[in-house]
Amino acid sequence: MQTQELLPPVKEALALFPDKFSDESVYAGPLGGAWAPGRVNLIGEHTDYNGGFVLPLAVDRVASCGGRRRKDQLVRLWSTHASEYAQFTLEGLPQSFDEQRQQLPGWARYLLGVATELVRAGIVLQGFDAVVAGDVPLGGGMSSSAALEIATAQAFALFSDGKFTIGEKGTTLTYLEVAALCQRAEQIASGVMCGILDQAASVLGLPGKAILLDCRSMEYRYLPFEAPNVSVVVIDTSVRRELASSAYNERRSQCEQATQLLQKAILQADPENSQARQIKELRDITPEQYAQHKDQLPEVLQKRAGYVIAENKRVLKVVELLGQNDIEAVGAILWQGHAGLRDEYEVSCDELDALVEIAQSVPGVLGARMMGGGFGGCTINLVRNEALDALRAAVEEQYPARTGRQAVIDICRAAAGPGHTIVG
Ligand code: GAF
Repeated sequence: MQTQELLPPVKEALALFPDKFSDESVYAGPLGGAWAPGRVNLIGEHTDYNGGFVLPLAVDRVASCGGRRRKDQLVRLWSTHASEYAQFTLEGLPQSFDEQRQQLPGWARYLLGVATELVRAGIVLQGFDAVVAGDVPLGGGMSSSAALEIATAQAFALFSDGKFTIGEKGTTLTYLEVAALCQRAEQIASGVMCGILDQAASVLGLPGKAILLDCRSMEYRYLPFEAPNVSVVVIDTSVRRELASSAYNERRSQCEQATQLLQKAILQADPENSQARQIKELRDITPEQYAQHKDQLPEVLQKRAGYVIAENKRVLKVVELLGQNDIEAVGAILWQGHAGLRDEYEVSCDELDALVEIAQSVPGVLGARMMGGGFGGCTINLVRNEALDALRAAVEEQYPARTGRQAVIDICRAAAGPGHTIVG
């Protein structure tokens, strides 16, 4: 691959490398870059850890590591975002994970998490030095951390001198195995018990395609997503809240409690119901069963389960509508998804609600909703191209007045999954 074809964060990381790491004597290989995309999620929020469906697209924003293989077991990093170095050793992993994690800044913990999980999977790793760069908004609900994790796994493969490969069948790890491994890396690095949505979207990305993923079976299929007159607009609230991690884990455990209580209620009403014995996750509970037995749940669990069960249906409805090319009707479902996240799942916030309400007031915005874990981050908006300027003007005028903040508006396209290259 030619350098001029490389994505800007890959070029940036490669170009900065000689400035940040200058001791030639430690290297055992040429300069190379690895990268992986962030994602948007059209619909299917908080369904992944309930065994449900999601419908993401990988986007044209990536995290990237540009560097060289070392002769030893050190991993030394420079982050362009944090403007700082960090380093860890592969020696002693996975046992040394906890102790090393404590010493690292937040961004470097993801790389250590990936190294730890690769070692746990029996892969022999080689150290490297790398510049870490990226243009996925950090912590903004577009999976900047998953992109970094997948890029890290790619970097370890790139710097392994062919001993460890990632790809389709016949490689050391398949893309989906890497996604699952990076999901565990995210969990141990951040303490957030995330689902598989973000990592799977990053590895499975294809230009012009949305990915329908069954998060239980891990079966997936691609849907064309190329409405030429409609843009996917991501608007960042500029809000990041610490609370997001603990609230995420709390939602996850509420879903587990709701599942158990609903299963118990269904079996009490019908002890012979063999389907009910198989219930493991909210995915297994039908909307009819929910409607019949929800009164057995405390109110908060009713809301959580009601949202997830409805959201799973919304994903399948959007798939049907995309098949009919009815993008207008897809937009209407996005508004419904936001209402559920705000009122039932209770993971929105004033700033996200403000952005969705502003979008709703602009003719030509087909739908919008908060995206990702919640409590800040971005909204996703489906917008007719002729309405883009009006949306921008409305957000620029109303959002600061309502929230005291500036929003960042960006247009994304469905793009390819991870990659790597040697440049010399
Ligand atoms: C975060 C998590 F990492 C995903 O697994 C998913 O649950 C998402 O929130 C909500 O849909 O991005």
